[in-house]
Amino acid sequence: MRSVYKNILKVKEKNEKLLAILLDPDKLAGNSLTGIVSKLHDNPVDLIFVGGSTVEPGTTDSFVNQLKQLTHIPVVLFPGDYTQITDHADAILFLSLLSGRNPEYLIDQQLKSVDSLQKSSLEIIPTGYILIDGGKETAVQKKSRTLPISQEDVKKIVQTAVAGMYLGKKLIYLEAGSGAKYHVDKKIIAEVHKNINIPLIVGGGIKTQQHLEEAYQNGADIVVVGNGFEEDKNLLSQFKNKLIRS
Ligand code: 1GP
Repeated sequence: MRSVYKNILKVKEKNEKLLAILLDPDKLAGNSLTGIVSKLHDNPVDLIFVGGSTVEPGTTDSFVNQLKQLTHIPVVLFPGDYTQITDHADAILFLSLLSGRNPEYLIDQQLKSVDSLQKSSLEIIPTGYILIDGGKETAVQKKSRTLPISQEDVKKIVQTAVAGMYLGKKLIYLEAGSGAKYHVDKKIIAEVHKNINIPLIVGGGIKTQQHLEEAYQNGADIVVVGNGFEEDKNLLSQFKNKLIRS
């Protein structure tokens, strides 16, 4: 087993938690990457996710290449489509949008990515991606032309996560969408956590320590923060991670 997923499992076994920061290469264009990375190094960031629903082709490759020269934090691709694949990263969340009914994001994008993945040395981590209504139409929803599952429909969310696990996914990602108005409710996180035995990622609309703590306490193994960090590069210093992550 390669090291990124192995480490996630190790941390989960110890009942500790991981923080992932999502960097969108398009949104960060024009910002100093050195400055961004130094903010990440000042804080207990465990993983850097790189991706976005729409990123100009070629941008991710040079962004990740630069990033890898500045940090030893593992870089994990979280691609909006197959054009965002680059061998400069350490691993890729090989996503299948299980909440949607659009074959393009269930299997077609995955087929399109095979050529580059076969040539790469990326660690491939099969991930069941579940879009949950975050109170506004998010970029994932628009791009994938799929509907999120309502936060009221806890049963369907749990069943989707369990079906993903039965299909062999190694991670389940509960996504309220970048910039969501409402993050994934703690009851949903707790129910999904109770029903799966693979690590759980939660993201979308998480901007405060209370949100972060709530997600961890209810069973998230990895919490992803994107917008919150983009808007306020000092946000992480407000997260007293050491206290809440173990
Ligand atoms: C989006 O889950 C991530 O794919 C992070 O969301 O940008 O709202 O933090 P935010």
